Amino acid sequence: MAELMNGAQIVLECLVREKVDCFFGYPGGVTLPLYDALYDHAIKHILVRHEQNACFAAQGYARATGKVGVCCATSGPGATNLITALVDALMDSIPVVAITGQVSTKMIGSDAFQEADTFGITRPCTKHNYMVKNLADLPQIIHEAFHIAASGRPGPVLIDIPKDVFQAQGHYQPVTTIHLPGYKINMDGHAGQIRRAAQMIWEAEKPMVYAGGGILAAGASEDLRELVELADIPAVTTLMALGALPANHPNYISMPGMHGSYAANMAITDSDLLIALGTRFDDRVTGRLAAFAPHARVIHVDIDPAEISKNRTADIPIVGDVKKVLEKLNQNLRELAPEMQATNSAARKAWWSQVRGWKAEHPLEPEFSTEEIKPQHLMAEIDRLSGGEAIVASDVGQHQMWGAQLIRFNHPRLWINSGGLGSMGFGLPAAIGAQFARPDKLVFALVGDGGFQMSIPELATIANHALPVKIIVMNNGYLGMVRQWQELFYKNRLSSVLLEGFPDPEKLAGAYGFTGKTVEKPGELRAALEEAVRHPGPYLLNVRVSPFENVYPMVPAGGAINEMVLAPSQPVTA
Ligand SMILES: Cc1ncc(C[n+]2csc(CCOP(=O)(O)OP(=O)(O)O)c2C)c(N)n1
Repeated sequence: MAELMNGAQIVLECLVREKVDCFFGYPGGVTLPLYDALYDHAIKHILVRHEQNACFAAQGYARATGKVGVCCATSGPGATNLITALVDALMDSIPVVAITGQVSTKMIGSDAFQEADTFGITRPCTKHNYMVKNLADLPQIIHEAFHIAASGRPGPVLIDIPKDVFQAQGHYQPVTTIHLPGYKINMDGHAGQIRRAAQMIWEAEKPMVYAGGGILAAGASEDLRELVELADIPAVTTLMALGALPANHPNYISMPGMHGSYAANMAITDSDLLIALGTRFDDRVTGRLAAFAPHARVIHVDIDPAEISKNRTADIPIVGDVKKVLEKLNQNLRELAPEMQATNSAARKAWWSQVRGWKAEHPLEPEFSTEEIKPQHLMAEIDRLSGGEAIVASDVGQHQMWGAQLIRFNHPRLWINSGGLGSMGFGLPAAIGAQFARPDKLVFALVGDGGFQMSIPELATIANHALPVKIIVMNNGYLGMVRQWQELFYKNRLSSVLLEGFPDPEKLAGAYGFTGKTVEKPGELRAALEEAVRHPGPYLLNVRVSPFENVYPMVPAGGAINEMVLAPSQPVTA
């Protein structure tokens, strides 16, 4: 007979069986039984300083590894504090399991202390959610939650557990099968469609690969590389997929979209075949949809049928796991190569010289000044120190866009950022999660002075665990991205974007017991960054950069992606 346990112990047993080695959370009244069970349990619980950051850290863990990240919060305010980060995980398809406490079953609906309808509130914020009413259901639900979070199109799953379920006594019953009648995942993709896609690829004169975060989720980077090499196709990767192809791969162009490169946007616009892989035609990539790749036929591969033809009609829709589909597509391309490879060799050659021409015409290059540190200079130095190998967890704003443009990644899961929701306050806690997941890695938290101030409480978490995260604040003294839009589209009427009163970094980090410094001279930047990286523990480096720099290229909202503003001197129309 299995050992008698309470619900809280059963939760932990389930986590152990799901191979969870650490999770992030914040306790409260109804989760007391869980935290009591944790008291002498081997599983590591990381006490953060705000529930939102528990979920962001869980995301950082998940994004750095591909494993499910786990977070925990108490009922009421604890649970509602998770909301932003849950939606963030949903938008970026990140596997997270969130466990929340709930008031006891007999109190539900009575407006009990710290009662909130977590199940109702989180329904649209999660891939799936549960409320556990009986102890006997607990193991089944938890294992199902992990399965749902990680399978198909990944996403956050929330389990709301009332206090009396945590306290009830029972046994852990191993769960051997997960049978979810309404949850079918089509992994393989339609063989006939894949064959047609391969033919279309060989027939195309100007093919482009447009790869998104689904490549990372499916672990399909190698297959992507094989595809672009086999058929010698230029490729762009979205903000969510930087590193899906190594940045120095000869077929890699760069990031497309609102702040994408000239070459990426021009090549998409001119292409005659767009091979969209694990990507969702997000408005920040497409700009004005009607003008996006207007001459291209579209092959769209996605595990989520809801994405196919949602924004752009697919000529060849393929619902399936992008890794499995690419394996078959590559096999088909190889089979067809002897008869088709030469079909358009002259046109393909011309296409490549055109794409290379665009790249050479307007490369993404850092700017330097001898007077002030340019933001791009900072990114170039981080790039140099990283050598394509460090994890960079970014916050949201101008620094994120410059980081995405100028820091190069040789592998997937190194660039960690909030893409779909664009949540300020993401970068620092995500770096914490990533550093727990990858203690072997150099981890930068790249943050703006605005987003950093949303995350300051987590300096305590970093200090408590002596996490060697290198916090790099790109400090322009403004809510830079909003200031940029006010300058360009609101006649430079700068309204509530000046961030006065940034705390002294030396004193701030010092208050938490670690090192902080400011650098403002371009000539001192490299040494300052090197010192931060060399330093064995956490480090806060406040980098004062030029306040009024704007991110270019820029596609004004509603514009076509080939209508980029390339430089400050060019007029911008909204
Ligand atoms: C939680 C949240 N609130 C507001 C915004 C809107 N927003 C987008 S970028 C930005 C400015 C960010 O400023 P900062 O952190 O200093 O970074 P910078 O743009 O200067 O690099 C703001 C306010 C947001 N994305 N997230």
